[in-house]
Amino acid sequence: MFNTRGWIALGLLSVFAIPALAQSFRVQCPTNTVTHPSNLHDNNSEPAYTGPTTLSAPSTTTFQAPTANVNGAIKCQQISGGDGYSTMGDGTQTYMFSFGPLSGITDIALGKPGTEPPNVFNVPFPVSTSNFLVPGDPATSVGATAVPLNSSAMTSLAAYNYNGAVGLDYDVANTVSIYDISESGNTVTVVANSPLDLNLQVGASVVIAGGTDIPAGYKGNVTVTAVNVPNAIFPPNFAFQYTATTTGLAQVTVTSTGTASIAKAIDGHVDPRQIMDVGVMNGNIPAPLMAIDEDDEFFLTLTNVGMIMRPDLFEQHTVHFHGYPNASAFYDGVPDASVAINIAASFTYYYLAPDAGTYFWHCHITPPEHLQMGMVGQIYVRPRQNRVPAGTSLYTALQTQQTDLRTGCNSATDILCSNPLPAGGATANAAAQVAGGKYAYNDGDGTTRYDVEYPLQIHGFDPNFHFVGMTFNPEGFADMKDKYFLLNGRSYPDTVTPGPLQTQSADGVEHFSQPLPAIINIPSGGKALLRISDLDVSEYQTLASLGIPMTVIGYNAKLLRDQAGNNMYYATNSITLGGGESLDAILDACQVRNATTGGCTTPIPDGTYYLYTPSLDHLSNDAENFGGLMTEVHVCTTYVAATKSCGA
Ligand SMILES: [Cu+2]
Repeated sequence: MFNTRGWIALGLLSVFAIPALAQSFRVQCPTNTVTHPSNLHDNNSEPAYTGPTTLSAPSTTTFQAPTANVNGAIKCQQISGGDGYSTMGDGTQTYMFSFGPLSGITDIALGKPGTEPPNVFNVPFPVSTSNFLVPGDPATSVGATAVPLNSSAMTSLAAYNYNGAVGLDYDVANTVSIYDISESGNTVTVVANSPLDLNLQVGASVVIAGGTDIPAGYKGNVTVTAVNVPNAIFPPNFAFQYTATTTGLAQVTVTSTGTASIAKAIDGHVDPRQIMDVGVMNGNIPAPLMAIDEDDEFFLTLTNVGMIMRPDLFEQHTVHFHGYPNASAFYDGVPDASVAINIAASFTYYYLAPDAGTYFWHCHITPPEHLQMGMVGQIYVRPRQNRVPAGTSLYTALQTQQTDLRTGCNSATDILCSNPLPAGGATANAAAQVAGGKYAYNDGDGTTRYDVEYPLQIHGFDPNFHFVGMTFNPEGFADMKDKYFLLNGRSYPDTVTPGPLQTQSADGVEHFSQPLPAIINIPSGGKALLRISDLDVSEYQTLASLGIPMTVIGYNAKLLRDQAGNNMYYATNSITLGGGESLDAILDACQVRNATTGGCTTPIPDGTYYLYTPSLDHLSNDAENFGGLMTEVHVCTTYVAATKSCGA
């Protein structure tokens, strides 16, 4: 009996004795993909929308590739998963499990989305002896003279100006010895003695060198034309090809001196020290804001830096885009159906932007716990209609979208049709694109146009749950009761504090903790789009507008329009949302509009108005009989577009 047991134990040990794969941090942000080939469009900017992407003819042997008129571009973002602190409206510091920005750090601190195109994301921090990222950055360095960035007297966030991927660093240069080099026509095949760098790519620069046994025609600085080349000697990952200027070069086998030197390159490698310095204790509430354009490909890297205050936990994190039509469960972040990210690992999620609208995202590990602790934020998708060239009829542009398989909408046959043409045809819908016009949806009639947009995320925090989360598990889920009511992570009066809020964390360093103010500044007579998502895990939340009419135009990332094309928008002075719901509303600071031009003839007077909850027990900050879910709406003729402020 004893022997049998011993044998079983050994057997189990051997079953589980699979070599542990080392975790590693990485980022990923390609400039060229199958869907967005860089030879057809520079993926750092959005092309105009003139019609569906042209694809190659259907084939039984290969996928359909874009051949012209590519829509959308590539966007990238990196976030940390870990912990951090925030400051509540009564001054209490609250511990969080949370996401923080690891790219677009200046934009995030300025209250903007941290989503960047490849030419901004793929830029390493300009490290020098006097210029390096320190814990808490950018909060630590802004205003300090010890760590200058791009300026010897950096005092403002705008001057900090670093939005690349934190940690991104050059892969080391490396040299491999050549086993065999041969030529066929002008094509040279190099077979090395060892596997080549996994990241060696077509287009990379390689220096071929060697002694007298290597003919001169092979040598010099060459450009890789193929990698993973099947050959008779070694596996394909030992070989690459390039084009030589001379032909007829003799094959050299078993060279004693030949080498191929691969230059250092930006290929997604990172310096973990920079990531830990910036990412640890850097959690934000709300989690980093994300924004993409319809048709974009979005590469989102989650880097799990661990929770310093809870060394007993080895908590995984994921990203789940809530309510977002996602083609593959693999990138859906539900741990049961997908992967979850361990501490010390990175994972790049991939999304193809779906229909325009306001969505939100959260960690899907023990969702009630990680959401209540703070791991939740917003993502919104801007519509194609923003990219329609000026002067084009919006109705015609939406008709053009009907020829796209994804957005084609035949109300007679498709009851899930999400965005029908507006009723009345082209005659009744004469709106044309104006230069720089911005819309919430592809409306085809211009009715969702706005002047300024504000993401508004509603949260609730239970300080007792957070305190237990900082000290020991398990938290009492059944006792969860909100005592702080937050708009963009802040309760009144912090909601109307401009700029990022910072909190000193357990590492003794100030970190930007609540970067997103909730002040709504509207130019006189203008329209503000409120992208409202309720991320509260325990209660319904109501917001009321005093003095400025509110029109609800979208609900759960869908335009409010019936299948016959009638707009189902409604005017209201309050909205109520449950956790997990989102809604788009327009605040119109105009009393009378010209029926033909839509211009404002009688604006609402300049002044301060309020957006607040009429659930009066939510107008409080824990024991403080003051504060809560409330912010100010400022209408002003002195509006400054660059800073979205009411100016001096
Ligand atoms: Cu989590």
